[in-house]
Amino acid sequence: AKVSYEGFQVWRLEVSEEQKPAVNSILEEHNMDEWGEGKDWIDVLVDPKLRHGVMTSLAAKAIHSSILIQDVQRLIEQDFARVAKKNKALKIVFDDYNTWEEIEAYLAGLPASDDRTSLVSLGKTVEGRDLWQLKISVGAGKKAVWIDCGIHAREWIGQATCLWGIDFLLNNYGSDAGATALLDAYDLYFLPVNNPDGYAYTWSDDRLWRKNRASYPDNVCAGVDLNRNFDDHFGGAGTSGNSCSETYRGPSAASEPETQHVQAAITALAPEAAALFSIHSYSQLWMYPYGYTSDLPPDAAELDRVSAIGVEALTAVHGTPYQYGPVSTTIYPAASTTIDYSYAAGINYSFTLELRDTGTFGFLLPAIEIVPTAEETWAGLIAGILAIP
Ligand code: VAL
Repeated sequence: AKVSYEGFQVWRLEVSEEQKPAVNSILEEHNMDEWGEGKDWIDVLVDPKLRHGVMTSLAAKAIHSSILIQDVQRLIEQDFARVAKKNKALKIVFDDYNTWEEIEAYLAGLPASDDRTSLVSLGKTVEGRDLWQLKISVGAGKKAVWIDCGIHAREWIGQATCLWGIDFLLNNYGSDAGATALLDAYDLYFLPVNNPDGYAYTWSDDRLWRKNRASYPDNVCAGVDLNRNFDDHFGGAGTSGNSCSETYRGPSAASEPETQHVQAAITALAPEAAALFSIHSYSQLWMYPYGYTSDLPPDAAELDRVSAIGVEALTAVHGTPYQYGPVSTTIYPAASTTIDYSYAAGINYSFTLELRDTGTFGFLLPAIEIVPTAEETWAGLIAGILAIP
């Protein structure tokens, strides 16, 4: 049976920077699932069993909160009910969410039907799925751009935005100015489902699963947060040693096969890679290193310049506001992430985006928002990449 979120709500806590340490310790003490964070707010999933205790603790600290999502289970059921009705038999669609099997079948079929594409497995996951990487290239001798989506399983708009982008570039090269300029200048390396075990698990068992599916005999809970497992400042800020935490870093740096394969591929591509984008949701943010420290990286001014160009092009499409800046001060400190690793590996233009929305639906973004989200994100990505000298 699927995990039920009956009675669960998402709350937005109004928290100043000064109050954050106290609030974070309340959330950690109850092992609560933080959904998002901004300068003066934290979104958190509230278990009905904890509601009273959490309310009391927050009231004692004079923290104001409001309900962002009234009925989490209802949103989850609406999504699954709609998808079940489609009965699409392994047919990929770009305006709705797709299962792992549908995505894998689509990727596997592409190289035979389109000679601009090639597919490799970077290696196997904990449960033996392939980390498929799709390369799009219209000619030899180009620099590379890496785009990965879905390292956090439940952030479904990410995987959907990667897939939409693949379809968009293949169908519009030669007709759309942006798609053409991008592929004339760069080979694109897509990892559309960066955490396949987790993604399959969000469909089969638990829609809100974030981590991979590792299980260690000594651990109480399953899963490692792959975006805290990279071999860069391992064990640093914003990582947890508690296996039941959503930000559990794992037993050691790059302990997870998924991390090992992705690190090896990033390192191998780094000499020819102009940029790397790691796509998440939600909060509408465009960020650059570092996550592990609030110190600025050597390229901060240049990364800020490219971010501004990307965000301006993104917002121009549907008016969606974005903020930009370094990870640690724009969302929260987070060590051992993909982009701190890729930046250290020499990919100077390393970015991570948090796509729509700002909490109205959070991870449960309705399918109707997939196409507009992908349109604006790709306008931003293309403008940002083309701004790289
Ligand atoms: N929000 C992401 C995470 O929690 C990144 C961007 C820090 O892993």
